[in-house]
Amino acid sequence: MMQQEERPKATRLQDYTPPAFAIPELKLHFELKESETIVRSEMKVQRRREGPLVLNGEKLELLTVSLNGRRLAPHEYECTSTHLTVSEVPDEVILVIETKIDPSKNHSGQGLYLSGSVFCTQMEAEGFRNVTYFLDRPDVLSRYTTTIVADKKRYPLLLSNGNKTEEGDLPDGRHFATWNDPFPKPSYLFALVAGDLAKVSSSFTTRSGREVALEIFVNHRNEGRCEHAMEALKNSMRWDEDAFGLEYDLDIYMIVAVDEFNMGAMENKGLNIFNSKYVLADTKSATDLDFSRVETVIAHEYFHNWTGNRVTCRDWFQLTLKEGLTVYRDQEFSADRHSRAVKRIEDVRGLKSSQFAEDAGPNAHPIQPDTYIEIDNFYTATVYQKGAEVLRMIDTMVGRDNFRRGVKAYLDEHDGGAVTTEDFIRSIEKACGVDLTHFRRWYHQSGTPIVRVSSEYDKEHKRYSLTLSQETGPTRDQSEKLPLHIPIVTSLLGRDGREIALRLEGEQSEEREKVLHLKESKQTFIFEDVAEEPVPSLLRGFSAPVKLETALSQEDMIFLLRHDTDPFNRFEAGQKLAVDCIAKGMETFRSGNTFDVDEKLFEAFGSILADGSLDPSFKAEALAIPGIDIVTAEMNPIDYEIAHRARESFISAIATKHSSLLQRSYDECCMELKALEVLAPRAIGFRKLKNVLLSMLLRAGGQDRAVAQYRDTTTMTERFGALAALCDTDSSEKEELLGSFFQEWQRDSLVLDRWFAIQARTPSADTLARVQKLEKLPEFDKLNPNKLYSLFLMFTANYIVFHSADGAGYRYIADKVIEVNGYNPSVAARLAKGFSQFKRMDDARRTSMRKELERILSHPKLSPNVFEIVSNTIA
Ligand code: HT7
Ligand code: ZN
Repeated sequence: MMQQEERPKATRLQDYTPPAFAIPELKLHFELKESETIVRSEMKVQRRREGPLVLNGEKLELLTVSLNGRRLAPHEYECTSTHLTVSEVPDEVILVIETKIDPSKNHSGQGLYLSGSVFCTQMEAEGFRNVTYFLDRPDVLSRYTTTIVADKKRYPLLLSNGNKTEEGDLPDGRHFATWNDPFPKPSYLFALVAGDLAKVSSSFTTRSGREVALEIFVNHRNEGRCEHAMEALKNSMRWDEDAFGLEYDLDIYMIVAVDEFNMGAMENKGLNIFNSKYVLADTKSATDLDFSRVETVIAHEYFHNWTGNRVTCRDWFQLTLKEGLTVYRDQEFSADRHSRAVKRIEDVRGLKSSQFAEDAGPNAHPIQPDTYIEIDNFYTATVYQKGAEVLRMIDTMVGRDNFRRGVKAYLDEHDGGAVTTEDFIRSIEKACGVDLTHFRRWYHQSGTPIVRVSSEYDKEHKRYSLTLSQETGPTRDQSEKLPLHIPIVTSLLGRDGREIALRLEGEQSEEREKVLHLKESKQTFIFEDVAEEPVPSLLRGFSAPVKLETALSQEDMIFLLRHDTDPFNRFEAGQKLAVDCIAKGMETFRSGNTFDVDEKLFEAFGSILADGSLDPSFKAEALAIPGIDIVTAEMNPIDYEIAHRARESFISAIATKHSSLLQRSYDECCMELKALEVLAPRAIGFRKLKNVLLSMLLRAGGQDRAVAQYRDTTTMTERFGALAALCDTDSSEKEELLGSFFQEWQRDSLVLDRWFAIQARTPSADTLARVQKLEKLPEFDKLNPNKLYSLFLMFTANYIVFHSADGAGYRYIADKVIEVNGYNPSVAARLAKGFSQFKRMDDARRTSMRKELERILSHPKLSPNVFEIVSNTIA
């Protein structure tokens, strides 16, 4: 294992100091060659404080350093593997540095690299230091002028940020282009692309009448798959003007899709670089979910132009300032465009399965962490999703319009700045007239609070009291927790299902829905003039990222499932009923008994199934049975096998009981779909419902139906839905269909990713052997992060096989972590997070996991990325 002194050093928020130098102007010159690229950087450097000039730079070959035209001798600077230090620097100087890099050997997805035959960049968070020596930190903002020189045949397209100011031919078949970005920006927003790509063009007229050219660049065969992305971009531009009064600021907005990309996309100023899976979509090859994700990611990156680019982060501890806010904005965009209720259900489902799990595991951290080893590891569900929830709570407390005005005021106040979450909160306090003193704790405290509820009805005085208490358990990073300010949106429902007028003791106003501000460890809220004992509908719309524990009876939960006027809570009641029933099933299995589903629960699910007035998309959500992660969220130690058995029995029981209703509903979906346009919102809803129904029907022997759905459909949503559902069964046709799907799509890398993924997540005994076979296929390119995620990461989410008792799953993934660590540490660290349930496994599994974690830690060339994740896990 690594010795103490070899451990990578942590960066701490408390050590932040402003930069000693500013670099207001930067001229970059790239002579691009695959294995030998020369970068010339000309910086205007201005002193702000005493001290040497210490520039970041890693994996660079330093060629020359000059100050004001004078080449420095080696003794005039010091160059280490991470820094270049020049001690004697005048207060204002032109510094020129030449470096050499080898993009062909860079498979880290960071810095300048080749995706296929396209040069592209990923600078966030600290990739610029792999290109040249610089103050690679977000609070150093510069005006960039970038000249790119490359072979004209192989790289006809030369792109960078801003506007193209010059281009022309050069000797030896080369050409050049110069780009100028008028907006000062930090190095993480720099981008460069060179390659041979097809261009899809359109334009957008801003509300002030400016014409903006919109250009999407993709591989030549993919021009026909960009329409949806282009529409999404225009819708995002329009929405930001309408919702926040924010207009785009350059004359051109470019998006480049590349196949090799570690994350979803990158918001580089005026030149977004995207993972192609978030750009390309047509109904033949993409599912409805793919369409929706394309729209979300396009919107997200566009919204960063203001929240992130025009106003950026002072340091990386402030990451949620731009990411939480931009996620909040993309969620609002989708909610305004589609069903707000369904969007909320989808977002909360994601939050609970990824962020709640993170907060309960070895990598728990607040949305604003105060220490990290590798910032790449902090692009997390906590910083993004919980960060957005924290803002949503402010929105709930101050009102949506008021909050949107507050965000605009923050942007106006800090335009062109690199700021902190504290600056943001202050702007909101001022603009929205709210005191967030107590609320700030959400930024600094990790863990998911549990809110417990008890109630009492005083019939004589018609008073109903709700006692709410909160507790946040210790997390790996923090043992002591303080009470948070938690807004609990509440209604009280009468037995007729209607919302009762609410009047809190000592207050005059009467509302149907009220925000209860829980700030202490325990508080009682007393409602007056309550004529009958109500059923409380609490945490409506999931108004805070907490776990709610009510003492409601099964009858009350069924009442909420049928009658709650808040769609989120209606959905949530169904989920809780299912989780409780599955938990009971686990108990009965443990005691050797057979598992029965309550008749009332059957009826309740039947009533949702039969309700023709429900939006099909909502119905699909309400009928989808909670996943294993949700079912086991509170289990310690986790027994995935028994949870899986109980969940399967629960679904089979419902499917058998309601088989004719399920079949009828399925046939209705097919009928409805015949009459609808393929991309109409209701058609999307019916396809989602159809797939949920199909996977239930399969439990009651509906294999022919699944095979027919696979064969007869024209949409990928239905075809893939059928294939995925069949994959989870022992169907005799499964292999044949997997084979024919491969034959049809083997040349489409994005479609194949999905094909790999469904096989990796199949809970059957032969899955590990299958995955080992799949990784040997020529179509499985291990340098492509999408492939690594679709096979290996998906396998870690295969709770049954990854956690198999013989430890083979752990051994296999540990091998992969070590292998991928050698060329892409960022992706390797993500794979290593697969071990995060270490502490909650039984003794035998913990022992085999520990062996593998220690094996990873003892690897001689372990990256800081993997070290941080694995050492937290095992600590
Ligand atoms: N802001 C972008 C972050 C990102 C990134 C971070 C680390 C390593 C690779 C990366 N690619 C993109 C993405 C976003 O939130 O918009
Ligand atoms: Zn983002």
